[in-house]
Amino acid sequence: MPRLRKILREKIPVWRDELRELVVEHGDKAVSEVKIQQVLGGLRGVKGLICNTSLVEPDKGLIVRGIPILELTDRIPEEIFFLLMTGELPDEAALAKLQEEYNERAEVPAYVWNVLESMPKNSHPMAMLNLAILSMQRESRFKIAYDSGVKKPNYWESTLEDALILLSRLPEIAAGIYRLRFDKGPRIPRNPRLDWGGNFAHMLGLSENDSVFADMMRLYLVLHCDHEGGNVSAFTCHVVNSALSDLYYSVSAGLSGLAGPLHGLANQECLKFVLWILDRFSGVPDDEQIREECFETLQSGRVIPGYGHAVLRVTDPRFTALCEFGMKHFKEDEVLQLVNRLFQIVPDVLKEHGKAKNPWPNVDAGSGALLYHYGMSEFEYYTVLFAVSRTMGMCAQAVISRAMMEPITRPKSVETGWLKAQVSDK
Ligand code: CMX
Repeated sequence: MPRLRKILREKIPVWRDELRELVVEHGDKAVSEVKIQQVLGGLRGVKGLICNTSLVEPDKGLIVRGIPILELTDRIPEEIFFLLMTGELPDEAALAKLQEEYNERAEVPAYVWNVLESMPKNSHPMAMLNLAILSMQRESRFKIAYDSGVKKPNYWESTLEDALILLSRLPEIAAGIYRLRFDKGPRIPRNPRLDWGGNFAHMLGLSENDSVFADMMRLYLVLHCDHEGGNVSAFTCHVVNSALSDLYYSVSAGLSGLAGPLHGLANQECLKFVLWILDRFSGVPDDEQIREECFETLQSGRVIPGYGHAVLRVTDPRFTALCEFGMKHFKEDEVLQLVNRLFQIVPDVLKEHGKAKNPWPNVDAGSGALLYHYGMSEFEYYTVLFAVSRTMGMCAQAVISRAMMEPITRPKSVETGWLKAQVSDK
């Protein structure tokens, strides 16, 4: 039996017991107080969800199964998926087995390409990705298992099978979308000898034979893998999957959330902002000019993309990792230089502006500069790269949720009148 399933079979009963014990012994204890400003403020800070794949500490950033993300930057995405799922990094044999499992499932059915090729030319690449994923729903192993009467304690097994199929096909689908949507020529076939991230880099057809580009892609895919359970994409996926809609429906729903400009789409907005400044000043402007541009953006009611975060209150370590990579390999790059200048200036501008609770850069402030350096100038595609990576987190969270036999998600909503009654003197 593959090590991934063996570990899960051993650990799932232990994790279940842990949760059962908590409910039985402490089920009626309060863990979070909810203020009216939170009810009206996107539930910010309300602790009402469980997610064990990763945690975002406001002062530390992403921690994957107890390991800070900056300690995982030399790992490859398959290792990260294994870690997200099990809480352990795979040894060499377990990694090889997972890669073999991916390879066995990686063939993209022809009908997916037919669907993509029939879409209007100006479709957003995220809409294309979602439609490709939804078109494969008919293959869901979970749905087949559910319809044949498989019991709740075993739902996770077919959900894991769906996750492996989806993840194994995703790089080829995403690379195919890039080549089709942006007229890059025929699709490049998958190379079964390459790893997941290396294959993705290869199939995109940019910087062929450039091992640094493949390393950048692996790093990108590792850094974006998961960001606990309450962000829009993870939470949406979680809610949809809790209705026992299979992973094709749930991941596609989550990715629709990722496609919003306040979430994953910010990476395309961010590079646009950087290039717009470069264009306006015919190069990197001086600090005072950058400050003025930033203030003008804020005064016109727009956000400075790539800055701020709902949870983080420090520079996102993922931004740090991407910038360090860029500085190591192409520090003379103009876009990267401006990204670094913005990092010196924007936080003070946002502090002075006084609205954003977190003036520091998030992951999106840096990622576009690296992609652009390698000739990927199609900003609209950037969120697809984010999506390929984040699917690991959404899949891992869903498998664990099904393994924990979590019920359908259904928080209580209230009317304004109820809120007013809570604060009235009578
Ligand atoms: N530029 C300008 N204003 C900003 C800002 C920024 N970068 N970040 C926050 N603010 C503003 C908010 O718009 C809000 O203003 P209003 O009160 O007028 O609505 C105010 O500051 C308070 O917001 P907050 O509590 O600090 O931030 P939120 O938790 O509400 O929102 C986020 C978080 C990321 C949506 C926000 O910081 C933002 O819009 N940033 C720019 C877009 C971006 O980079 N998104 C990517 C996030 C990473 C990801 O999830 O993918």
